[in-house]
Amino acid sequence: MRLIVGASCAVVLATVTHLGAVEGGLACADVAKLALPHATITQVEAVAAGGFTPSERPNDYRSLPAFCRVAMTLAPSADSDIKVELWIPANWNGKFQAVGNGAFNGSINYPAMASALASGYATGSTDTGHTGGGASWALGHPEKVVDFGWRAVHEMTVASKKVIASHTGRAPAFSYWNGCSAGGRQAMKEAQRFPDDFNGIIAGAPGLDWTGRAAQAVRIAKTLEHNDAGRLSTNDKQLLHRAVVDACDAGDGLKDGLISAPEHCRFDPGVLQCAGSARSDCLTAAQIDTARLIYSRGVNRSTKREVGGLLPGSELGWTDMGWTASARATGLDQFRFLVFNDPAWEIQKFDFERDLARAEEADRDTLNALDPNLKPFIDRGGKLIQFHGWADPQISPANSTQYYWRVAAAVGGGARVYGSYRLFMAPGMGHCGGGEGPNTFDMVAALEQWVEHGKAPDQVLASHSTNGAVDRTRPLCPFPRLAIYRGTGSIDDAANFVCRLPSD
Ligand SMILES: [Ca+2]
Repeated sequence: MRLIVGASCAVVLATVTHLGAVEGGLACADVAKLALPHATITQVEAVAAGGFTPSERPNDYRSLPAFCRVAMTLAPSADSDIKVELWIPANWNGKFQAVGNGAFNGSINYPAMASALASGYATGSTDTGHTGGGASWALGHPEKVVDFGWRAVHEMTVASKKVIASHTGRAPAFSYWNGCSAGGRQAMKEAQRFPDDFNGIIAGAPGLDWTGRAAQAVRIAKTLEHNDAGRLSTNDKQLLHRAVVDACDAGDGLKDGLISAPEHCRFDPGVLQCAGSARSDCLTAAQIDTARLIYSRGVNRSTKREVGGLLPGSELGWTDMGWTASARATGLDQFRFLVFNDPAWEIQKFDFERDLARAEEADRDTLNALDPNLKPFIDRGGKLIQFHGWADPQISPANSTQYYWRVAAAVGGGARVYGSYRLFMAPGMGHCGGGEGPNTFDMVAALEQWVEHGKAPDQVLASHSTNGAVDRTRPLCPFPRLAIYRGTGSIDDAANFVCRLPSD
């Protein structure tokens, strides 16, 4: 199957007859007649090149090629209402790329779909079974929680493959998942629960410890909610960040302004404590307590599993309430609507020791994606690329490293993992992008080389730009390897780095 992809793409290109119709498949309009299990096709439209103009940001889509647009509503349970869109380009590359969502956000991800479509993929996205942000929809709707947790994505994938095959006359040669944040959590759910769905999966900054993250964010917000003295101003965060970088930059072997091994950074914010009254070049005792709390880890006393804190280097992404506003809002809604079923529940009621465990118990592995057994996915030949910014202020990067080690232990060691699952930690990168470190890279291309040509990503080139101009390139390395400077040449040029274990 892998050997024929080049040839099969050529066949597809040659057999496109006219807009939305392909020899051997149904014309786009006729897709409406398809019968699919617990799915209703609600709209089918042959869109001309440049013809997709949604009411929101229509100009973003004017460069899209011609495609067959299919809207479906899926109802795998009596309470399900999962909206899906599937776009199949007339000039199809023979592959399917499904794209993920963010936070609790219930909306079809048009921007990510547009990116995939423009590159030739058939692409699908779901609203995860509800509309809008927040989690109030979950109250009294356990089946919708299951849809959000994992079912919407799986059902979308199964239905999309059938529609693609009907319209084009053949199944996708390769199917990929591409998601970050909540989309990374969805990625992990797919790898864990549905090893047959995708040949390759990209899991960016996965919120796989969904309840642990919620608890950490709420824990810090509780401390800061009525504690103005403990909050950190922008100046305070910059002061702290500079001190952290000064303390830990060189510890990874190269003084380059980036902390590439922040898990080994031993920094105590107490070194910044004002000797006398508060000044702009020091922190108060209350502020130091805040910083220590944000860095702190927690342990679920039921499972004994550690939940990550934010890592040294992430300070510029912190907010007045600790982690990001999205982390706090998602955490609050998690406890209101998915743990305590009480819309009036307030952050001040939160008890970390008790409620961290309670949240995980209430979830029953529905939103959490913590199962380390990737053996079925690996045995089937699946490839998983995970990435995470070390300076992520929204989802702890420790979620990713801890999960990596847990998978290695579960499936029989690092060597076995390395052939199928690689984690790329990005120094100085924020949540799914941004930050001071190299933060732009093409994981789809890396994954395709691995899946389709057997070329494993021994490194992935990343770049950082300022005002549109690239000012640093650097390889991202498969964890726990680091990009090690060869000792000569510019430290801003990836060519002067090699991926290896620091101990080698
Ligand atoms: Ca460094």
